Amino acid sequence: MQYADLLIETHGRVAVIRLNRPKAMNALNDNMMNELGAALQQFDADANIGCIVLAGSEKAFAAGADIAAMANYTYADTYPGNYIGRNWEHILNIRKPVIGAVAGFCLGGGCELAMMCDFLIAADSARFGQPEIKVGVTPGAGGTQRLPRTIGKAKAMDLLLTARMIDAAEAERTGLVSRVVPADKLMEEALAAATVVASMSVTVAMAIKDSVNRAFETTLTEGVRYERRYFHAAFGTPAQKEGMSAFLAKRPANFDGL
Ligand code: CO8
Repeated sequence: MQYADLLIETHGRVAVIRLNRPKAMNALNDNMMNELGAALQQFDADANIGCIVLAGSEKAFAAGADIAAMANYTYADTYPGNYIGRNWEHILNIRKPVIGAVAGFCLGGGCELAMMCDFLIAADSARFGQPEIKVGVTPGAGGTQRLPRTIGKAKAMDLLLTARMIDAAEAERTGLVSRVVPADKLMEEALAAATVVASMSVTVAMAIKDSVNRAFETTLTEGVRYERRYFHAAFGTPAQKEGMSAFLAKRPANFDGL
């Protein structure tokens, strides 16, 4: 499939989707979000893919929703018209792991999209922020919800109310990103991490992802109960037989296709 606003590559069992509107700092517009949903769904359904990397460019992961496209929207466009929002959350239905690889600006809707990835690897050039207040709107895709759950209320309020950006080191300290790497190594490191994930059982990876996400939606007791069901169910999978017999035989496990 051809995409106007995305670049797509595959490396073995890893798919790489790059946001690609270089003239607008990868500002997220309707077409790009439609394409992103389609590409994610395509790779989620592809048995040859075990992990997806979502990246932008060296300058910007994404500098937010496209301000030029929405500047003249009215309430009728946004609420009943649903012009912005209807195609923003396809990523939340992707069952395979999605790693965000962030360099440069990751702002507003870009930061919200990044927070919908399973974990983030940041270049040391990355800058994160929720500057919507500066353009007279609130965040609309989880900035006021996922950010405080991720970095705590004080930091989240600071970013949301002052519109200040944090650098990659502060993002790592606050738990927004899992690792920071030199900018020129970002894609190499993201691919290496994704290749490790893709070498595991996709069935088990999906179960872990689903179980971790459940932690944000339920009580601890219910979450542990949910996890226990997956743990028990794992004993019905070929991955458990392969993983445990490989360990006992002192050989590497081969989860290909499991
Ligand atoms: N939308 C549209 N165009 C943009 C955006 C954007 N968000 N960000 C940058 N651009 C464009 C600029 O207009 C400029 O275009 P041109 O060359 O044609 O003038 C080009 O990208 C380069 O940008 P700058 O010249 O401004 O580059 P600088 O290096 O000086 O600054 C910044 C880079 C700091 C990233 C600056 O461009 C900036 O502040 N951008 C806007 C950031 C922002 O406010 N983001 C939040 C937008 S609102 C939002 O995201 C709401 C999300 C809600 C989602 C809800 C879904 C349901």
